[in-house]
Amino acid sequence: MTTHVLFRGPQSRNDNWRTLFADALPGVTWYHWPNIEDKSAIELMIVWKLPRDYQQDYPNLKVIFSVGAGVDQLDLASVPEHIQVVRMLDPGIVKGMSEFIAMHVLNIHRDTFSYINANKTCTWQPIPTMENKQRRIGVFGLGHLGQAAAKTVLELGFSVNGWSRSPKKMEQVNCFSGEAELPTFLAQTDILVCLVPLTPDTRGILNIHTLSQLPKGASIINVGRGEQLVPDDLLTLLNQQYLAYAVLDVFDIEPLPETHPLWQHSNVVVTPHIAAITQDNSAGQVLVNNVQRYIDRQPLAGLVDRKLGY
Ligand code: NDP
Ligand code: OXD
Repeated sequence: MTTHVLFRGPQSRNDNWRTLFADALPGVTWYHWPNIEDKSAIELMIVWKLPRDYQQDYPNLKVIFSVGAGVDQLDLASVPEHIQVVRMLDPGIVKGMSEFIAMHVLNIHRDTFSYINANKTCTWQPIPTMENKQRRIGVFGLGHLGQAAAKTVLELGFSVNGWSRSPKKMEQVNCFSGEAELPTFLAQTDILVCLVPLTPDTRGILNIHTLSQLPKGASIINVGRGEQLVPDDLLTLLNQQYLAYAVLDVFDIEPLPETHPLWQHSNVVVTPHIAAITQDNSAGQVLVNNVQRYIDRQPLAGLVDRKLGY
């Protein structure tokens, strides 16, 4: 019996994954949206965003695999409970994210952005440096990506704090959890790295109340989701010189509109949602392994807890 898989995404990725699946799982029939002979045969869907009317069009859909680590773009609340939702646990995403965070922690720590601004006025002004271990990196979300990022900045010699919903233990990381411990975590964080998923609890969580609990002179790196940050609150704290820098990779509206003040702010670095991109080869292998698990009726890796929303 064949398993029918539908992929919705770019042609180049389709060609890559179709070949990978044909070699590894010849029993799978692969379709590239929107070219599908019999929609009722589709059991598995690999997508970033769901096609409109998918519930009526694909009545035998059993699993939705997200091509990204996040699943908020799938509008989980509208996905029926009997359909399993799986996030992407790609080692390529983990590597890309850890690199992006290490790069910007170092940029902030070594004042790269201040020197870029000083270049504009030909200002030769050395800024005193501090030891890495004196700089406290706060990883907001100690999950798959947060734990890897925490290890990477630890290896660079920084002090690391972490915050998560449930309690965690990580060697050399001061772990905090839950709302009650949030103020203590924030008060000890010089560079805040946001890596929580977007859920009703984390929407708007980076606001004037939380950001002003960071020490004066702190910076933020937001790689979670744009909707977690209140941009006006960030701009207020940057303009008051309470916060130093913000590196923002994700936005409420993407692409960030040209007229948005974040583009113009000299202490903000905007990147176009590229902190960690799904890597075709490693992610393709993750999908092959998971589809094999589905065929073998084994639990899927990266299954989303529908109550928690991530
Ligand atoms: P995980 O699900 O593995 O980890 C999420 C972490 O956030 C967990 O530690 C979890 O706590 C914590 N968390 C969730 N809700 C809360 C809450 N209300 N309060 C405190 N902590 C909370 O996710 P990943 O690490 O794989 O990915 C994180 C996010 O990164 C993605 O959802 C996506 O939005 C973003 N991302 C961005 C990319 C980019 O290019 N910018 C690329 C890839 C991902 P607990 O451990 O207790 O469950
Ligand atoms: C992801 C992303 O979730 O790219 O993987 O943001």
